[in-house]
Amino acid sequence: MLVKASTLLYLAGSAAAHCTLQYSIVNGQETTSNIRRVPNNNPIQNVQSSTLACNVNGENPAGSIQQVQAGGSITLEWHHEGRNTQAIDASHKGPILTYLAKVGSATSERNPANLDWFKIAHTGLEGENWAVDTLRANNGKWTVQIPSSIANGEYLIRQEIIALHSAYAPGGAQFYVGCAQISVTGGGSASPPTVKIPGVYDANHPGITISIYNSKGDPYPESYEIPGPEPFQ
Ligand SMILES: [Cu+2]
Repeated sequence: MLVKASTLLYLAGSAAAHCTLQYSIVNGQETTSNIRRVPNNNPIQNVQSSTLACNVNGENPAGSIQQVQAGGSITLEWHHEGRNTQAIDASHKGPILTYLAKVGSATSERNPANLDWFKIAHTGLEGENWAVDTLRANNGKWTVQIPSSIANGEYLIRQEIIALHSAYAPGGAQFYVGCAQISVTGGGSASPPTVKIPGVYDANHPGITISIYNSKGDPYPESYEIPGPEPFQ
């Protein structure tokens, strides 16, 4: 049987390269008990799958809720396995995006694919630096600001790393998704425009189906268009 060398490399390298959301940190207080648990560190590749919302088993609530001040920040931390492992393999270059969805009760919400999500942050390619390069340099930590004007109450926060190393054909981009349960205090009355997840992405979007390698073989295209809406802040 003929198997392409690139396929073999991919199979050999993939399991060690992947990651899951593992810690949620606010004002130096870290927890794992507000994070919806996933069974493994495999990516999602079908942008229409209900698992794109909060990953496999994402409909199962976690036990706790972490409090965050509106206008304050939260750090989510990603690793291949534990803290002594890398964030994600260096080959897995791409953007990092963060969304929120308001829920009645974060510890009982069981249908994340039906929620109304709004994006609060995204970072793609800046010069020759992908968001994933920064995530790796920060030992898996990615910090975002909670908008100061959103309403008080409970939310799911959804962070997403899109690895683009195999994204040259539709279905090749790898979505690493994690959801955590938070409660926002000190907010306002804004109601940001929302999207559905799945639904927000088209597999053919130029930020999802893209060959990131330029003519010199470097993984830094001239420009990169991050998929989904503009962040609300
Ligand atoms: Cu991978």
